[in-house]
Amino acid sequence: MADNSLAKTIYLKDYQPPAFLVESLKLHFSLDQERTLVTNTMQLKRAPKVTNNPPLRLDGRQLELLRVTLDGNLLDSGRYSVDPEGLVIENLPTKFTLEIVTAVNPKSNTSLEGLYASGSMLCTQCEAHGFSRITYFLDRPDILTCFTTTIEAPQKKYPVLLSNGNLINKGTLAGDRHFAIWQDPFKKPAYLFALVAGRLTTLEDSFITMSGREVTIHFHVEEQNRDKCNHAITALKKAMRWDEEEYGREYDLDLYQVVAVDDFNFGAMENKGLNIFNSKYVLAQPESATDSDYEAIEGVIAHEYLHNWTGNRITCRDWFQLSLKEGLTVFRDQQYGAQAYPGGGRRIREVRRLRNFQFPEDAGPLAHPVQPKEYVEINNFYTTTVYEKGAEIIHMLQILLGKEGFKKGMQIYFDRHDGQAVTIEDLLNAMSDANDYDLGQFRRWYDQAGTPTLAITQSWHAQTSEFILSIIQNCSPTPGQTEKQPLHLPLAIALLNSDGNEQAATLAGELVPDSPGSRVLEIKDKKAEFRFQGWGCKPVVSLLRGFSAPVQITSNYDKKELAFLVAHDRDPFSRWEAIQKLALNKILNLMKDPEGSETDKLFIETFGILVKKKWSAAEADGASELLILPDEIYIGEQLNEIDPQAISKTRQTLRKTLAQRWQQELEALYNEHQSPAPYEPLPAEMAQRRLKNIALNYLAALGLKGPGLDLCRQQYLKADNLTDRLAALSGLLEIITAEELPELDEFYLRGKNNPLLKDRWFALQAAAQHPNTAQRVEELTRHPDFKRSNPNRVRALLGTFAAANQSAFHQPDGFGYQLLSREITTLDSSNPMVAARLAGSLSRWRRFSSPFSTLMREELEKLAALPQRSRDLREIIDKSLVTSQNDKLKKI
Ligand code: 0A1
Ligand code: ZN
Repeated sequence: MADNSLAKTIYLKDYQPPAFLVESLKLHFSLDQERTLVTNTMQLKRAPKVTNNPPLRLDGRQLELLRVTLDGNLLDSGRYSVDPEGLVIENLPTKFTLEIVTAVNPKSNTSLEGLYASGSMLCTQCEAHGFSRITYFLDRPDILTCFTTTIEAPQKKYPVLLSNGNLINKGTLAGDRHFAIWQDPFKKPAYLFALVAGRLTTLEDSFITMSGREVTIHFHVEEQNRDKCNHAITALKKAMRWDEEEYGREYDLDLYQVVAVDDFNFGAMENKGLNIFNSKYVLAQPESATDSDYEAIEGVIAHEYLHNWTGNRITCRDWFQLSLKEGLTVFRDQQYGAQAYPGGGRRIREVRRLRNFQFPEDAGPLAHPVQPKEYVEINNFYTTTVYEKGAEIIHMLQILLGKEGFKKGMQIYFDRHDGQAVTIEDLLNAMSDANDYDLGQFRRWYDQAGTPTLAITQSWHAQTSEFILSIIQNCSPTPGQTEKQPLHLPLAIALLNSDGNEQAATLAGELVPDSPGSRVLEIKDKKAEFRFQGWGCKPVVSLLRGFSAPVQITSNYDKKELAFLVAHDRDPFSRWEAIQKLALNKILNLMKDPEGSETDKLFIETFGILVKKKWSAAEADGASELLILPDEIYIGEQLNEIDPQAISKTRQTLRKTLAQRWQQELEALYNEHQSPAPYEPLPAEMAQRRLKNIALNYLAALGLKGPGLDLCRQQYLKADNLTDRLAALSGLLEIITAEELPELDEFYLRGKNNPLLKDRWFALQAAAQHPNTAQRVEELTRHPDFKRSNPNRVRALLGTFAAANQSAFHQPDGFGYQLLSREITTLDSSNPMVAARLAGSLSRWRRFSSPFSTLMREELEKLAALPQRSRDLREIIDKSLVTSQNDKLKKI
């Protein structure tokens, strides 16, 4: 059932500290698929600063209330009031014990929040407000308490009973039942509570911490997945060591548990000592996980582990502080990833993700500051802005303060706030105090939405041997924010001389020349000018090295300078950016001139040099990114009006042109980087596979007449891993229709007993660059394996279709939009979080050309008119349709 409660807006400015504190909490669960009884015994007290006698309001939703006892006395129903959002009791003493008994039905809970069933298991998801679907409680992150949890259940059905902390007792009970008692010695907010029960097999390992303590590691998975956990376990131990070495952070409990579940709304959850993972981010075998999956598993395992200090030991005061734990933890997992996967491609892929998802979000109707100031449904704010832009803000802090200064700040943050629920302000204060550095202006990054643009004008003055960079920063209006203040940001640059070497970038008036290599220019004002002296001829500037700030850059480069940077820039990001700019320029010119008089060969020739180059294994990762044309979404962002069909067609045409022009060289590249068998997911081998498969992808663009068909067929046959098999299949799908492809049926059979592989079968077809993909997706929504109750399956088919296949989704007759909106309508009544997320794909209708924009809006209007809508969906749809002041302003 959709949660249809009133959509009221919650504001940061209304934050009030809690009037009651919870001194301890005992939970008792009597588990049953359809009727679980929860007894919650809380010791409460009035907060010390509260002088009046306020009512106690406990949060609770969709609960069947059975009994309330105050200090041992049963309360009759006149002593309290219940509404759809909670329970209120007045006239309470300063200190008291409440016992509340409720019942819930996990099996009918399709929202996957609170206590729910996944297959034969029972499990929980409490962030952000799932706990209030389990029992009445002060469900807010600034209420921290010690949890003791007793779980009682039928032994056969639920042999494994888990919760947070340490197992302090277990035993059998009458009637084939058993129990386990878990105690978490650390105070925690309710959103970090977890419970799991089921028939699970346990893999055990251990880790010796830096102080010599032994931590037991348990991975609990279904029996058939026993052999798929090695990679994740190894990754966990690496992350544990890394946090000790990098930040001096040691794990605190004696047990670290991970459970894999098939039905999960997000990637994973950092519950204290008992992480619950979407199985996609734990289970890996060469036959069922791609190289990217291996990398993602390592990333998510690290992310959840690193939360133990940034999120759990130090948590958020309220949900407006979400980026305090998420931005910081994404930054930390990226830092971890940078050393685990040192090829230059990783940072580029982070930037690509940011540009393809976060930049559009920041330029659309759902744009919000990294610290939102208001929300209707907090689940709608687990966004790429809060996570990834939040991580970029921390990255900028590290650049501005220097690595050591940043570490000092983190140390102060850990020392000051361990055990507390704090704010973004507290983190910035720790950084500022540690370095005696004013972050007043920098804080605007958390308050202002929108991606700033730096317009950089380069000028060369031969008479004075000066090279000048004049910079103007700007940020377009976003909903509710028409005026933007200038931001404080680090712009990392280098100046290259005509040999391609970096030379000291000495600023006018500087006595000691800056050492050669990158230097950071601090930008604070709307306008800035930097004058570099002592140059015999005009240098070539390498801008925004390492993507030092989440901004867009425009600059007056000569195309030859960009080609020069592609050849010489040592910084992997700037070099990639240079070829992206050349490619983008070529694509935009082709779009303006579809008849084909655009003959500029510079990009085509530069691409050829890269294809012909002998790349070492160490260079292969960065090289593969250099060969990928700008993503369609990013191309769209550069245009006043997005015509998704024209973009897709032009990009495809250029891909084909490149493949024709460099066919032999691409074949040579393909052959040169064949991966050794047997498969191993090692970074250097992954990079070579990526490079080889990019070559294959170009060759597939040549269609039936090119070598792609044979190469893909051969590769499919001999592949000993999913990466190669999928690359071959997607090439085949571009050349031949799905119906005529025996390989696709063979692949389906491989996934018969593996839901993650079956997801791939759906996703592959939804991603196909083929004219009838939209029809195919529609047919697949009627496939018996298309289970709407499983978010991974929904994301595989509909998420891929709507968010990752522009040409298929944006049909000129609106077929794709209608299909999506029908599915959203159905899903909203079972899983509002998943429905609301899919609806995001329609939100940016204003940016599209006709007829796309009108057709998208029509579907949004249909969704707006639904009689029953979840709070989640309502917020997304209403914001997408609202006529804001911004509409009158020029489209960005
Ligand atoms: N905190 C988790 C992400 C997460 C958020 C919400 C969820 O359910 C509503 C589940 C997971 C993380 O950052 O990994
Ligand atoms: Zn997180």
